[in-house]
Amino acid sequence: ERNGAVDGLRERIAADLERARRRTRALTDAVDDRDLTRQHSVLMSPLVWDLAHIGNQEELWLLRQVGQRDAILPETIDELYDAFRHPRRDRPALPLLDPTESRRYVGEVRGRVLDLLEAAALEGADPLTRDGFVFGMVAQHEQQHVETMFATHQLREGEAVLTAPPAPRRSADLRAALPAEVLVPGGEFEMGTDLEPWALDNERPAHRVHVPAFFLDTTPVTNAAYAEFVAAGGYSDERLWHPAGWGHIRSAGWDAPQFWRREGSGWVVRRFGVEAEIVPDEPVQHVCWYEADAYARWAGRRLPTEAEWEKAARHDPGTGRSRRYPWGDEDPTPERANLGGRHLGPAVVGAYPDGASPAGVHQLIGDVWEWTSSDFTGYPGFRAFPYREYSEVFFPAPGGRSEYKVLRGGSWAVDPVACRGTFRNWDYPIRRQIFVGFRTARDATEQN
Ligand code: AVJ
Ligand code: FE
Repeated sequence: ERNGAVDGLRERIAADLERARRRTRALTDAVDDRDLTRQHSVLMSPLVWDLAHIGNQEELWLLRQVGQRDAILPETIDELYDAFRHPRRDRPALPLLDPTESRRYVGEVRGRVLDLLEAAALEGADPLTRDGFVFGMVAQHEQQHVETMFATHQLREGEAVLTAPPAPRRSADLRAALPAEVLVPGGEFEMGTDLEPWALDNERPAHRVHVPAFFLDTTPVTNAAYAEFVAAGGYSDERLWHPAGWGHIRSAGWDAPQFWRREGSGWVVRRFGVEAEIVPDEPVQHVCWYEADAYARWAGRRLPTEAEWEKAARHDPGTGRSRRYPWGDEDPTPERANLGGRHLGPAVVGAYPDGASPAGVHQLIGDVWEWTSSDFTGYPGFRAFPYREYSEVFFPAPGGRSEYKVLRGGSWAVDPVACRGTFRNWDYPIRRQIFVGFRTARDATEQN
């Protein structure tokens, strides 16, 4: 006799895998074979690498590890799709599967995975398969590469090939009614999770953190606000910049967010091959950590720490509990957050009142990833699971300095399966091809 809860879990896994694959197909079928195999930026893989890498990770974890099956193709391909063996800039020169072979391979893997899913034990003691964890990990992995492929498309020159309905707008009145910042009172909260079944290793374990009172921007920093910083000479005032950031913007010649171009007295932005005037009320996108840090200093503020961000996003002052999302424990919906690549960009600030936190912080989930001031490290009691290369190899060596800053909240391109109040992303502080913006904070002087 079958167990209804486990059948429901199998259906959910199959739906999450299928939703990821629809996105993968849309992004890889949108361009011709030449575009699939060429490199659009040295920062990115050819799309055909992402495609077969998605299938290869799925085969390694689900078919070979869980299912104990033999390799579908000669095992020499594993090495080609091992991200640690070949940096992105070298991938176009590898003897990769061609587009036809790649599509056949990922389709073959998926067919066998769906067979395996029917029979897999999802309730046992093994933490790899319990609650379907490793299936969820593979769905999240594919969706993370979907976001990476969106970034590749954004960097691609040439005709637009992706289209989507524009993100929702709100009336200016409603936006103007939002306070600029919200007070988060001081005190402890529970950071990270032991409960979220598909949380990745770096989100664990749950632990209590004391966060002094602080003020946080109600919404992400907008294009209009960022353009003021640019117009005020922010990019030529060395005092605003972290020394490494100053050196970087000078040598790279950056004087505005990536994809912005001056036109007359204003700015146009190129998005997926289409140029348009910047929308003043949209969150700014494509700024690196150093740019976010300099803006905050110019504004007399600072970036929030990762703990501050998570407390604002999860702490329920009514119960003292940490919740899954700013709005509560229920899954994201299109009314609560701009996720899943439904639109090809962020929505204006104030567009998701149903997604606000109890204190009234908006758009913490979706729209743009948000830079935090924090380095990427393991929580107290961290244990790598199920592989060191997901998170642990990116932590600083003991006594060493971190190379990565933490990003929170998820962008419009992120699928809900890979987005929650505990989810942690990270990147180098000079990177800005990802769908990233920020909001600012300041200390509150209140006693706590
Ligand atoms: C967590 C987004 C930094 O894309 O490099 C994909 C996710 N890990 N394949 C990345 C990931 C392995 C990772 N980030
Ligand atoms: Fe990967």
